[in-house]
Amino acid sequence: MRIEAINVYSCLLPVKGGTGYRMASDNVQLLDSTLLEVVTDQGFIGWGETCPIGPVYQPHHTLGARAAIAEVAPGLIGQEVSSIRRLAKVMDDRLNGHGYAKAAFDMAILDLLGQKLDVPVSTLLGGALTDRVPSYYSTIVGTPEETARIAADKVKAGYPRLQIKIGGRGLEQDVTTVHKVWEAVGYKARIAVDGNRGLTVAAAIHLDRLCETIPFAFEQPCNTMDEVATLNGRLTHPIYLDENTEDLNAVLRAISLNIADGFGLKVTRLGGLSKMTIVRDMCAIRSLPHTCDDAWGGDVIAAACVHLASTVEPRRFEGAWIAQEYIEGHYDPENPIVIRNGHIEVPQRPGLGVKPELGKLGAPLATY
Ligand code: 0XW
Ligand code: MG
Repeated sequence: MRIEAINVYSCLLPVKGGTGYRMASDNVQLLDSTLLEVVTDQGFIGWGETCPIGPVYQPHHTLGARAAIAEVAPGLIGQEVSSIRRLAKVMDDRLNGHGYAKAAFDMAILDLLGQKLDVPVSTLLGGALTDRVPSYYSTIVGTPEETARIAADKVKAGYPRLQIKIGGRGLEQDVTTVHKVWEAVGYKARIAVDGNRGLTVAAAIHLDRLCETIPFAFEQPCNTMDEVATLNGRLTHPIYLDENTEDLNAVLRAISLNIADGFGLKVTRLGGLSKMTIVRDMCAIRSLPHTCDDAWGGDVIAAACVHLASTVEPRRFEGAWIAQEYIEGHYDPENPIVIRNGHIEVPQRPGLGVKPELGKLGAPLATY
């Protein structure tokens, strides 16, 4: 089976509700996702997606993804799809780095292989351990009262885990938020407190002390891995890295330096599902918990996260975050990826199991 054509689409995914998705590092209102349609000579069509959450969250952005796709795509035309490792080399020979753009191709090729072999993508990733994965609810930076109210509601809705956003404001607000959420929720859900790189080392140490008796994972408190490394041995809470895990080497470095107790992982940031299986297995060696997320995106990215999530040992799995709670509708209304009772069913159809409705995407931005 050979690649005959590649179409690139834009799909606007606005944040619903009007206030935006507010993190310490940025407040985003509208995300412009990039979808890839990979057409083969055998009539199979594979889909991939990459959708950075704005240009500030991590060193990725929409136009960067599209420029990288323009470098890579012409080299894939005419290529046989059976060896994803060889296709990865074809991409690397045309462009150094830019894993978040190559990730969309990796997803689309796995979608194609799954359809051709008549198996879901989870099978190609090593095999599912479950047919339903837990998700988690991520709040935005808000007042302590409002955040606690949302936290309690989401626990009632069935979420087994909450991620509470803090940072980019005074310490008192952050500390009060964590206490109020704990009072509202207690042991009913596991809690992560996500600073999204917004705290100084000093503020992280203060927050840790002032919330000492509350069990939570402290996610990406400071900007760089070096800052986070200085917290080693000085905190009572476990530290999870998210934004700093920019590639496989960053994960390997964090594990070997013993500076991370777990990870918030993004499929596209790490270069795609194939690369994520390596990270999954590195984490398994050290019994490290992690999520399977992406920064934003629609049903294709959501399906990718869920397939991978189903292959992670459940006792170490921290949940699959998808953007559904913050976006309106689905571009695959027939087989959407949905959260029910805080959990997501793993698609059993061949490939990723989702197909964007072309009418929702408009004309291609580019065709190769
Ligand atoms: C909760 N997320 C997975 C969604 C947004 O991209 C932010 C991110 C995080 O954990 O930082
Ligand atoms: Mg995070």
